[in-house]
Amino acid sequence: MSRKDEYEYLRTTAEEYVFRESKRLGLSRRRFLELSLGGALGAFLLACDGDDEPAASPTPAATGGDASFLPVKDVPETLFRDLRPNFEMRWNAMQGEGYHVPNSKFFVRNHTRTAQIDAGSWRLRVHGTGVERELEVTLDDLRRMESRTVSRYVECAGNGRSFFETIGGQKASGTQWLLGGIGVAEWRGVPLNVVLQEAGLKPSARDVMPAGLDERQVRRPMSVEKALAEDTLLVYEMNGEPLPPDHGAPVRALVPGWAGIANIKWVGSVEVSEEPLYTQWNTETYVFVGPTYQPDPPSLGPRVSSQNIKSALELDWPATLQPGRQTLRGRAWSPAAPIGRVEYSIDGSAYVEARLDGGRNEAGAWALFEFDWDAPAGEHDIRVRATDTAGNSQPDTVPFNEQGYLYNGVVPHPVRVA
Ligand SMILES: Nc1nc2c(c(=O)[nH]1)N[C@H]1C(S)=C(S)[C@@H](COP(=O)(O)O)O[C@H]1N2
Ligand SMILES: [Mo]
Repeated sequence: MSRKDEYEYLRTTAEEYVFRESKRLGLSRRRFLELSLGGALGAFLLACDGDDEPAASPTPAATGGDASFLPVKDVPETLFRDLRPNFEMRWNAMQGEGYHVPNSKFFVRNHTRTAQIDAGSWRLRVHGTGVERELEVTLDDLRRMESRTVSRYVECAGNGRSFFETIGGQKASGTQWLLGGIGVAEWRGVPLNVVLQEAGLKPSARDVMPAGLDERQVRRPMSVEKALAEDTLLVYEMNGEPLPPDHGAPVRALVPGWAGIANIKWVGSVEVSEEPLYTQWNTETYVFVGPTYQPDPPSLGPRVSSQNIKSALELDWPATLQPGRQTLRGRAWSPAAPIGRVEYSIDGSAYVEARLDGGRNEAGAWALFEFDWDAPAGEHDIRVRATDTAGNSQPDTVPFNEQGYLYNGVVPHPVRVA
């Protein structure tokens, strides 16, 4: 395991954090852990302000329909479910689309509201103990640097959260996503690596943290190893267009495979540190809390790391179909490896293998699949289950966690044929 892996990075960082903080406070490691679990060290543990992801997602009632929480782009009912300030992609909107989700259909997940930033006066500041010199670059400077184009998904760690209640029987806090908190786009930008070298990355550097220019200044650290990965980018183009405001204009981070929150939008600065960086986004939120999880100091529970394998049908939820023979399509994705196979089951019958379309299929993006169904009139449910070439598969059930992260169980998709 390397620190390029999110789980390994967070684990080793936690150990070091406990060591350093207990030393700083003149406590034994054990006493520090006792106090932190009792909540007495909360102030020290939260390196930054702000509330957590679930609480930060006001219901439509709480925002009173406040238009300032709406994205800048159009979010028609036909394409999105309104979970403001978040907007979920409707999967039936992907019927007939190619490999990428068009910008007009891409889900929006904002902790507050879309920041509107003037690209002309925008600067990126690279700073911290881990670089030889502070660097300031304009958008034109970035555009002149070596660029790279990759197809990758961004997926919210809460994608699928509503199934904890509707399938598991226990409601998790936070935005009640079905499965539309994901999208694959073609992203173009400068490898973060290139910018870090420009600032004189020190061999002693260990953590890298992009910070957003939105109200909450959302930020979350990553390891230097991940920052140096060839597909970790500072993105300025999405599907061949300038990055749209709702997706982080003028520049966002792309951190493939890691939890959605790592893909910081409206990046204004990147801190490079010789010391581990900690934020509430890896101690209080984006952690697993629930009956099957133990506290994992200094976090309230094991930290959410990489996204996991999932699949979805390109159908509305619930779907209505005409009776008769037809082809149903969907997409499956895994951060770990290409998709190996997808199976489907109708009304609980034995699983049958679906066809992969033979097109693009890479780790960190998705594969398209399809199967034929002679649909009889009535109420049905269809389950799809993906397995990647590393052997990861979707489970039947997922243990509950209070904040509702990473639900990747097989779900019965309700279908009415009439
Ligand atoms: N600055 C900033 N970056 C952010 C967020 C945010 O609220 N502010 N939300 C994060 C979360 S939780 C997710 S899932 C992705 C969503 O990206 P999208 O809105 O482009 O789909 O952006 C991440 N980057
Ligand atoms: Mo997210």
